[in-house]
This record gives sequence, structure tokens and C-alpha cells, in this order.
Amino acid sequence: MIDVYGMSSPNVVKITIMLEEVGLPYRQHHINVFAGDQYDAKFLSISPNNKVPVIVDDDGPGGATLPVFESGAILVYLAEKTGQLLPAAGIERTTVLEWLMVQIASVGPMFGQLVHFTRYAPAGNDYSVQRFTSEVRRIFGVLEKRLGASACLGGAAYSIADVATWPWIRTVCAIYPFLVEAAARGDALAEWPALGRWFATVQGRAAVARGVTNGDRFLQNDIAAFGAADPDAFDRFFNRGKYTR
Ligand SMILES: N[C@@H](CCC(=O)N[C@@H](CS)C(=O)NCC(=O)O)C(=O)O
Repeated sequence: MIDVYGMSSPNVVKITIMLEEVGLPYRQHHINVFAGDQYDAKFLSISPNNKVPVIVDDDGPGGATLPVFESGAILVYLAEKTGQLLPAAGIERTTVLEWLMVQIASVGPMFGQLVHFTRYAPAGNDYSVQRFTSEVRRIFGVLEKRLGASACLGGAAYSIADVATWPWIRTVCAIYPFLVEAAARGDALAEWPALGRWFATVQGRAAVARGVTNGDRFLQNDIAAFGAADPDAFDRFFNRGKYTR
């Protein structure tokens, strides 16, 4: 059995989608990041970077219990455990890992910063909003070019590179100001047709639908956690105010 520690976020939905894709049973545990659960000593012992998602596999290598943190590492671990969604060797494997790294190094951090500056930062951060909007649009262009030339991000076959990237595209279509107008017309990705085609194809997978439903089960917990958080809790979450380092 695999235990998934998470919240309602695209980084966690990657993992519920992956577990559905490979058919491994799992249990979900909510981490209240607004109450500081991610800094509990017990949680830090399995997630030293104080972030979700984390999994604990009670049937790891040699039958040992193994915690794995960082969503990219979790996807690689689950792919290797099951022999699915990551070629075992060769250029095909390298290509999948390249596009997985694009998600981990560019899509996640840049998209996440834009969420922060458009939703949570105090007013007066025009430079940051502009900087991250521009960077996100550049990355959309990179994905568009890739998906114009390849059916999936990691090559012809669906892989962990797609599993990692799709939940972020899903989330940002719902919340980015520069996508909202097209989203209101029902076609948020009109400007990026190859990305839109890929998005719809991945969305049509039954495992993706189940993974999204399960990932979204954390939403009610997060809405309650968010509602109960006071200004001090947000300062701790965002490492600002008296929590500035
Ligand atoms: N690179 C990490 C990013 C994970 C991440 O940013 N998790 C956020 C939620 S989406 C989190 O746990 N934030 C709590 C915190 O930073 O204190 C991954 O891909 O797993």
C-alpha cells in the first residue's frame, strides 16, 4: 500500500494520476500547510524540503518501507517500480527525463510564482507579475513547439513527462488572468493549438479522470484550512513578516 501525503495542488494531482495509471492502491492523507503541518518533525523526516507531495511505500525495494519526496522523483520511482510510463533505457528514456525536468525546473517554479504574485502577494508587484507572466508565456511557447512536433512531451508515447505537466496546465487555465478571457469562451488554449490538442487527449484518459477526482478530494480540507488561517499563518506559509529568513 502507498500512503500519499498532500493537499489540493497540481504537484499532488500528478501523483494521484500516476497511481491510477499504474494501478497501485493508495491512501490519501491531508497535510495542512496553512497550519504549518509541513514543519512537524515527523513530516520533515520524510520530506526534508517541507513540501507535499510525499509518498510512503510499505513495499519498497527488498520489502522495506520507503518514503519518497519531490514529485519528479516519486514519478520516476513509481514508473520503475511498475515498469510503466518510462522507457527502461536508451534515448527514449533520456527524452522523457528531459521533458520531466522541464516540468520540475521551469513549469512548476515559474507557474507557481505567477500564482503567488497574482493571488497572494500584496499590491505593488507589477514587475514580478510581468516577469512571471512573460516567463509562463515563453514556456507555453516551448510546450507548443514540442507538441506540434511530437504526440506527447516525452516522444510518441504517453509518459511521466505528460503526467507531470498536465495538472499544471489544468490549474493555470482556471486562474491566470491572461487565459481567463479565452477560458470564458471555452477555449483557454486557443493561442496554443498543439498544447490544446494534447491537453484534451490526456484529459480523456480514464486514469487521469480518476486521479483528478481523488486529488481534488483534498480541496474541502484546504478550503477549511485556508478559511481558518490567520495573517500569522499566511506569513509562516509564505516565509515573510517575522518568518522572513
Ligand atoms: N518541487 C516540489 C514542489 C512541491 C511544492 O511546491 N509543494 C507545495 C504545495 S504545491 C508545498 O508543499 N508547499 C508548502 C511549503 O512550501 O511550505 C515537487 O515537485 O514536489
